[in-house]
Amino acid sequence: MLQLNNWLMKNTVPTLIYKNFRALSTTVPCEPSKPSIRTSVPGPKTLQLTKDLNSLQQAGSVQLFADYDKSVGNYFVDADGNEYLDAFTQISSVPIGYNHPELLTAFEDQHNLRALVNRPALGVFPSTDWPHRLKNVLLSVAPEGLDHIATMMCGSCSNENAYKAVFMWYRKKERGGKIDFTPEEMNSCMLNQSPGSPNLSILSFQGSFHGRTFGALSTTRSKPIHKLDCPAFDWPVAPFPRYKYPLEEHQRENQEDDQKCLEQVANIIDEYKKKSNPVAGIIVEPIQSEGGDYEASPEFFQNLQKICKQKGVALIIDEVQTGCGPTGKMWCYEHFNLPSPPDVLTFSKKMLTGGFYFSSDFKPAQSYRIFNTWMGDPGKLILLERVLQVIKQENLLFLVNKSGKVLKDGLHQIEKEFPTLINSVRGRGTFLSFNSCNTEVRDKINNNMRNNGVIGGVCGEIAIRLRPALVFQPKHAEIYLDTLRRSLKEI
Ligand code: PSZ
Repeated sequence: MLQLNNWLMKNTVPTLIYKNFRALSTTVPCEPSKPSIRTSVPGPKTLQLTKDLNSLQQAGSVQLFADYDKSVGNYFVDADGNEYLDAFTQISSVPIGYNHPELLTAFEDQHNLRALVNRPALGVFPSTDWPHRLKNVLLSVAPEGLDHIATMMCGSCSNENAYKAVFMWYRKKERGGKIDFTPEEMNSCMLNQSPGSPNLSILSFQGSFHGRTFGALSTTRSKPIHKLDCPAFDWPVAPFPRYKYPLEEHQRENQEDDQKCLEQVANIIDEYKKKSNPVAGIIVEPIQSEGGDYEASPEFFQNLQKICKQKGVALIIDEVQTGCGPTGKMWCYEHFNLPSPPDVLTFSKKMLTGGFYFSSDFKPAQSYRIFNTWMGDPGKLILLERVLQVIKQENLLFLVNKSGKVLKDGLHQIEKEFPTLINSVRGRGTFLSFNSCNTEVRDKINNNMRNNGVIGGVCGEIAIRLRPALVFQPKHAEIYLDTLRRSLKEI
């Protein structure tokens, strides 16, 4: 720990340590060997900082203040010096752990540093290497068949702009491929009226989370608190499967659940067409995350895509939380064996930049239609390039599957030991979760875990979810499982 701290403080990397690190595939140097909690949680410094912050803004959501100088790899260090194993990683947004040497050195290169300092309005004055960077970095992991890219700032605005691209695509189809607008369209849009501002909708699913900006918020269906007091579009919502576990014992019921939900999707599309508010696109998470970690079968997604194609509706897959490896594949939808790619795929979080992939059909004919000042940040692409290299060089998707198996097997064992407290273990890779018997017990388990040195996440009403970094190893999985067992015994 000391060695790395000195090294972090100097913020320069002695070549020797750096080389040693590269040779230590999938290990993060100088991580603590286990969590260490020295104060009550939250500790006195954290409580004071929370008070300070709360005098400036609503700080009720803050769980801990971090010491990012000391946090390393899978370990998060708080303001009071407590060291936690982090199985939540900033709501699933830390791809390769804290202070990874590859990232700390990214801006030692003067060209990279200048890209960071001279932040461009990317839609107007991109740097000379921007097309090359997009190709080399983002398109190197593009979903097969989606060879266009828009970069954005966050998950919400990625979805928001994806919806716009879908509406523009839909209207172009309605115009028979014509790209010009009528004077009536141009005048009416300035009054927020049809036909310039047409009645079109995006269908989303019960329990889904797609963000908090206005358009995205109309498709978010996870909790009232996100939506209250904000005007919303008249956009439809369809049921999403709610499987029973273990899956092997409930195949018939779960298949029926798929069927019922899909029938509703098809009916809603017809109904909204009849009421002159046609569905232009459907947005879906490959695993519903904030809403409670609800999964659906590959067959569900294959049939959903079939319905989209039959009805002329675009399929948007929201991989903001599932993307960049945590399910054991780069993109979670790759588990579904879709016969053709989705129409649009959105990302953010572990990808460090927001954005969306799309096919040429979804490229607007005119400029400035999908646009904002920053349109992302080249600095984030410099970091992402290194993240993707580390994922490849250290075979981190393999590690995700390996650690994921240790975790899932262990969770299955623990649900047998504590059947009245937890159930319904599920998920892919290390993107795993389980339910508790009720919200109160769920929150107690999560709290006990934190007091015992493991940061985890909750979602929906009764679920606890795991969202570790891609460098989470089997030894970390064992610590997670031991801590869970201990925390359950304390209930
Ligand atoms: O409470 C919140 O606002 C949270 S907690 C976690 C998220 C949001 N996740 C963000 C998210 C997501 O999980 C999916 C599937 N789609 C879109 C978003 C929105 O991304 P951001 O937060 O970057 O705008």
